[in-house]
Amino acid sequence: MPERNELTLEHFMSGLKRRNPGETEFHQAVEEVATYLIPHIMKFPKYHSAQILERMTEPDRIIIFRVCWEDDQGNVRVNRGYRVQFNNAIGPYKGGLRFHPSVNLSILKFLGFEQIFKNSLTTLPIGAGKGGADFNPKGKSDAEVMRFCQAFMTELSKHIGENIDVPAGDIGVGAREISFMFGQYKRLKNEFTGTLTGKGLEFGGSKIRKEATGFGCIYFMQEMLKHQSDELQGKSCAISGSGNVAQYAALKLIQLGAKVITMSDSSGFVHDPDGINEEKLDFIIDLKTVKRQSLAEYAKHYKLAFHKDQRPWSVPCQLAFPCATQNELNEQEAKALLQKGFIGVAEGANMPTTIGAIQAFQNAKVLFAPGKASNAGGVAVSGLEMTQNSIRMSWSNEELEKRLRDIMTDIHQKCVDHGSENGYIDYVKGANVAGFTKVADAMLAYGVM
Ligand code: NDP
Ligand code: 2IT
Repeated sequence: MPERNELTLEHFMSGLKRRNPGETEFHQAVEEVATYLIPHIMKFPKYHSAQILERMTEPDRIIIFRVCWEDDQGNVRVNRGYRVQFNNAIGPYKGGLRFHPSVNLSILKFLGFEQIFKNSLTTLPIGAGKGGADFNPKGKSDAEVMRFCQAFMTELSKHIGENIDVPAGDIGVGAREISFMFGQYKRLKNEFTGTLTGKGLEFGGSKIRKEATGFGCIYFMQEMLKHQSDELQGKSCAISGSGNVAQYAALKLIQLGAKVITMSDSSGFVHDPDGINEEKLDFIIDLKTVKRQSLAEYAKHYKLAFHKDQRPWSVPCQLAFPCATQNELNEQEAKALLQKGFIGVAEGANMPTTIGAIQAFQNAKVLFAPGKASNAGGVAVSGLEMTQNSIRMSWSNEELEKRLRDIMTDIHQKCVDHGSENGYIDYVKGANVAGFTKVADAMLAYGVM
């Protein structure tokens, strides 16, 4: 191999930005990873000479397609569908589908890239992908969502399969959408295989999958606290979001004796100083997943203030769990959180914290868990769903909860092993370095491709 010049973050990022112009979320996700990986790669000439980071930041392939469907009035609607098959070095492409009007290539590439490291951290044999569409499920009837999902799957089905690429849910894609898409896949292919995860329990879904991301995130926080001889019991917690991840993060916090004082959605946040209990959370779950209404209705029902168009980070708390979307916690908000008594953050969402905010938390030496570690429970149970489908078995709640717990504990330990520096654990470094090695070594073993 020829000698290569020293790799610098600046040089690497300027090349990446030139090749991927305007993809700001993708740049951000890569920069966060490259900041830690470049010094690591420079210590191992085998990675550097094989151009491993350049290869890892280039998706294997990107599929973009037209999705045409008819609304209830008979109007023809056109959306854009995507699947970014990022890396299958250690298993079939695996990652969620997002349906949201903001979906674009930059967002899906950042999500697919992060998925490489997250999926590797789970220790399961799953590669990385992400997809979705700029379709907005809000305000659509079930029949419209069904027609959209069927049209979307008609094209996507040509590119996925249980050993090729196994999509799942993400923002705007829950049990209803997965069911429509699985039904259409089964019809088109005339086969019953585990090509999607997050399925209904009647047709190959795994127990605990619905709860897995939120529960896993809280287990991760529990491990971080335990590591510094602390516990969740009695802690005041701010959650953002009120979708799948936020709901089950809230439930686990309540079960473990913590106090959930905020939740939010795209219309604003509620502050419930008495704490959201299980009964109130049931109301929220019904409101968001069945009635599909704004959280303002929760505030109205329980006579609480609703902070329209605001995020919850101004509310004093000890622990914060951003569980809605990317870049929803900025540096100014981090500084507001960092007042007396603040202990730490575990990301339930993907990249919810900006780079400036991460630095603010780390400078203050509070706990900070990046999503690729703390939200890996969802994809981990998806991986277990794939295993159950392939052996045509379904494991019990207890079995799956135990596996989920063990995986989150193991990811925490890997972060400690790779991220400890002068008594502070840099979980971002730990997750990036620990997630990298398995994928990089597999890619090296395959030779140049
Ligand atoms: P849901 O669609 O179930 O919920 C999303 C929540 O975030 C809703 O409360 C939604 O509000 C809010 N939200 C979405 N977009 C925005 C926005 N642009 N601004 C403000 N609020 C917004 O999605 P999930 O709970 O599944 O996903 C949440 C996050 O967790 C995402 O970052 C996702 O990538 C990540 N994640 C999800 C996993 C999973 O298994 N589902 C696994 C790992 C990570 P509203 O209801 O008003 O739209
Ligand atoms: O971001 C994620 O890890 C997910 N949306 C879940 C992916 C999956 O395949 O379960």
